Amino acid sequence: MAETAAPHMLVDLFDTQIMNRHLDLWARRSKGKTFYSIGSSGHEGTAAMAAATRATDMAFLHYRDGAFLIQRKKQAGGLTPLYDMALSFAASADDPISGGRHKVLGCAHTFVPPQTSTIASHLPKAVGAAHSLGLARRLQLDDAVLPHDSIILCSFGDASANHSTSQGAFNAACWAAYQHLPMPIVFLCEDNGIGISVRTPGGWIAANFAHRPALKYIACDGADLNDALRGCHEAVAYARARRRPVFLHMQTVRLMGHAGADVELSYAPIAQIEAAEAQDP
Ligand SMILES: Cc1ncc(C[n+]2csc(CCOP(=O)(O)OP(=O)(O)O)c2C)c(N)n1
Ligand SMILES: [Mg+2]
Repeated sequence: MAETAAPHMLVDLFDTQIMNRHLDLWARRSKGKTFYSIGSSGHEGTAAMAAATRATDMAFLHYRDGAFLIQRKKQAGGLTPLYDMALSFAASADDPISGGRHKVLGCAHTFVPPQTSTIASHLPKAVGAAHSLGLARRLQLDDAVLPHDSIILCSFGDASANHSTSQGAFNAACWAAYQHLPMPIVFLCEDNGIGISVRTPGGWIAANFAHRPALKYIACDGADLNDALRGCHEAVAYARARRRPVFLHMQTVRLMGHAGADVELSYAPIAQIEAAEAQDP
């Protein structure tokens, strides 16, 4: 049983989760104002990862990490996460992170490089960033942009983990850590059991990642804020202190389909959709 976080922290995170949900609902309902509306509903447990990391822990995000970004920007203060994301959903030229290219998650002030939905493309970049932290420390670069005890966060979905680009990144991280090179990275796998319309086989992610060389494996439940906080804090503390890679396997659900244009009923039985809704975080 997970320890209970401070009430004010839980209320703050719940507030973020609700903000994320309303943003998704707004994006789906404002026909003609927003475009490609891939949502973050069901993945709101990622708010816990924002609480467990610092704004200087560079974050390469999965496209369902709206709640993470809202929470990180809230913590930084003086930023306008909902307004900025609304600009992005509407492909506005005023969107501060992409200038209206696409629905992009990112924030220059809090070290979130702009990320679109090209799955797995960010994993090698994240591993490179984690490697650079070790190099900066070794070269004693006093003017390094990121503090020497930073970690890198890299999140992605269960299906994305199978992509050859992801597999290359995991292998590079393990290869480095196996020979004791610093590799302070948390791989956050948001496992909702599906990739568009294709089910991930039950137990596949744990079977694939629980026993990789030099990769610490931790599991947590994204529908339970206390357990999500426990898992995120454990993963971040390990990567920060040991300078070694961690695979954090977070259970999530995908709500409201893959994206705005997706009709889930065309490939999923109603019982499966209802079962996901019953696990709404
Ligand atoms: C390089 C690339 N190949 C294929 C796609 C099409 N695509 C978009 S999402 C997706 C599946 C992702 O599933 P998962 O990683 O489980 O994330 P989820 O949507 O379930 O959160 C695919 C194949 C893409 N966006 N980018
Ligand atoms: Mg998935």
